[in-house]
Amino acid sequence: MMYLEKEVETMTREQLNTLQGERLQALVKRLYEVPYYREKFKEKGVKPGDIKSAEDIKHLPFTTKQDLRDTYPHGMFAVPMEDVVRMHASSGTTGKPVVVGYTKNDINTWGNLMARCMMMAGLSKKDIVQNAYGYGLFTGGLGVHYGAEALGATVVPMSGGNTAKQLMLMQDFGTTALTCTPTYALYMAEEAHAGGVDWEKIKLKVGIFGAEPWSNAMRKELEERWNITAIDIYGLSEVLGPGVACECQCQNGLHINEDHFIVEVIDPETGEPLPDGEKGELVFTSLTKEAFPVVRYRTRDISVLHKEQCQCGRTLVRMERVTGRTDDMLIIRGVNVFPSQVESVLLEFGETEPHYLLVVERKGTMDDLEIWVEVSDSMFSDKVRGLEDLEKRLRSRVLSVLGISAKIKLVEPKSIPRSEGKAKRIVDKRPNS
Ligand code: DLL
Repeated sequence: MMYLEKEVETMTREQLNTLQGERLQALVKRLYEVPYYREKFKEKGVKPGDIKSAEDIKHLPFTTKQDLRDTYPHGMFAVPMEDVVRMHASSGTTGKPVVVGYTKNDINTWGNLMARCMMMAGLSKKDIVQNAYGYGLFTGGLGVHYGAEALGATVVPMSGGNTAKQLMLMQDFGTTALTCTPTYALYMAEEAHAGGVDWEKIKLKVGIFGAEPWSNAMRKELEERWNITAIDIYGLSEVLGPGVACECQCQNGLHINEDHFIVEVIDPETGEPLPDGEKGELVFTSLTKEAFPVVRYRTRDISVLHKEQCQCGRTLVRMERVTGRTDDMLIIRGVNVFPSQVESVLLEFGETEPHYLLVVERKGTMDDLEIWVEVSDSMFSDKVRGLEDLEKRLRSRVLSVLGISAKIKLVEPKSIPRSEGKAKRIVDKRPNS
């Protein structure tokens, strides 16, 4: 097994606790000098002296997306603007984006953490990384780019889109690693299989996919279609960008880079911390970031933590794959549904394409869920009765697995829009949504 920084990646819990405690104390001391934070800490009645260990984090106030909106664009930056060398932003669904900044040191730390992740995924300086995450304000493109360079790999800065060219260069350059959203990886695979690539020339070994929820079933699908190992990478702009956590080759949860982040899982309703092994909302505190540190940032992402040592030898805590965000969760007649659960059902069912859309409407006082699913060419030209039968069987499968009755609408091949970045899975037509 290869590590970029073996010492930290395999630290004992005690060592890690000590390191986190020291870094947390230094962070709080530093933030107490920033007017925004001093005010917030005072409101909660905490002084730097109250933070003596990593456990004392529970005395600190939470930060929410609303706090970032209220201080748009740089009210929460902790250094003068002249020390900020880069800004990124995440596109909110409505209104102004969330804006984050990085100092020179932050950029180095980020590159280093991304290199660590790529090494976990099995890459080295010998790899040719085709980076199809979008370049720009989105953190995916540049985050992966700097990481690949820090690792010493060869990076092909494709950005998202231009699929024919992606496939051409993938063959000509002998790309060994593909980085993009799982949705785009699926779209590219579809185009590759539709003709246009000489599979002899495809040298891909690993895909590092993230930026949106995807199921384990989708992982298998991508691994088969590309003949690769598909690795899950997680992160968010507010906390860093990609590189907060990544799977190793054991593919058994994502290692969180705990020397730079303290992670907690809380009950999203009450805000109370939950014990390891329980499912809840991920909360991150960045320990080393200079320009835009975050204190107990509520991600709205749902996961579970496991502290046992991984087979790879790493002791860094593992988070289970994020199945969805609290704000992506649909409540259909009282039942909680995440798009990724529907995805698993469809893929395990195996008779449709893995392209789907959840359409929610209010009929009278009831919420109505329709699942649009694409079928293959051959299926679509099949007899109507065959399709009706498929609809019926899928409907009963969804009912038995998810516990909700949904209408299944089989749609023509290629009729659900493909995405080159993050997929849009939900069309919510309910009033006020
Ligand atoms: O998506 C950063 C990133 C880029 C991660 C490239 C991985 C690869 P944002 O645009 O701020 O940042 O979106 C962050 O995306 O809170 C999650 O809801 C979701 N997300 C990110 N990675 C995963 C993943 C980037 N592996 C939001 N699984 C997060 C599930 C993910 N959801």
